[in-house]
Amino acid sequence: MTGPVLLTGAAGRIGTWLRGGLPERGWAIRSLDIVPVTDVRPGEEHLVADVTDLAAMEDAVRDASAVVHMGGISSESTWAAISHSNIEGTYCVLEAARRSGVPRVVLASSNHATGYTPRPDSGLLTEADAPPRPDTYYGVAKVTMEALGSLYADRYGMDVVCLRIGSAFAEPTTTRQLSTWLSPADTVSLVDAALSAPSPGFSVVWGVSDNTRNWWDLTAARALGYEPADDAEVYAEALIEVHGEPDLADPVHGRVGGEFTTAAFDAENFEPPAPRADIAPGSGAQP
Ligand code: 15L
Repeated sequence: MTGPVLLTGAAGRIGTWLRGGLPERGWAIRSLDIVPVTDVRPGEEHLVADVTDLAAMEDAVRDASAVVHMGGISSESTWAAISHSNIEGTYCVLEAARRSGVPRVVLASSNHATGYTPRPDSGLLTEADAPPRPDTYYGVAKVTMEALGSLYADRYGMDVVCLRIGSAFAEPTTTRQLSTWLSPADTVSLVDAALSAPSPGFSVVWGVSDNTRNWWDLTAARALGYEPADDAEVYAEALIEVHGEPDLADPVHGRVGGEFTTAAFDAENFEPPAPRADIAPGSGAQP
């Protein structure tokens, strides 16, 4: 197929990098987001739609050669919000692609799909050694994303590449990110590889830069054709001066999901408090 690549989450941080970088690598982009993209590029198609609207997604994927799904909530939130935007949204993207015969979908999974996985004592952690072990509702949605991708690949023969993205930011801002950073340029390279690899079938790969302190095995990503160019180590001296050397016994550095595995991400910090049955609304009683 020769149609454009439908890019969801196009107005977001990663979407904006991809809208800049993928056309330079020969990909025509059809952008989609729930909010308008304000700086539409020459030649870029542009749609405003909700990824959880299956009919709208069917229209959006028509004639596309592939979908890159970056849409959804990008961190922890309430169960209601995550299950709607991130689980229902991923289902709609895959189902719309299937109905329209789009052969390939690239999904923004996350390290948080396996966040409670401990750092190995030695060597690099492969994807096979990091099965689903979510650290948050957000991570549960990424596990579900990978499961839906597996289903659509096995049942319908679609190519589905899940990118377990590390920390995709302009530059690393914490000492954990000296290991987990995925630079903007490497994000473009990784998605380009996921779109270009011949017949990847169902694939789950880590998404990090060529960081000196990386501990996630990039063999599978490189097999797709990914060639990372950046290394967070250039930021190490400045970050360590402020935050100190990483303590590997600290869960932030000793587990894949870092901070997301700590009490700061317990549900009560995200969910509204449940109404108490013993206090009548409007009674003025204090809990
Ligand atoms: C992610 O998946 C999130 O989208 C991002 O906000 C960061 O938390 C990142 O992971 C990370 O682990 O640093």
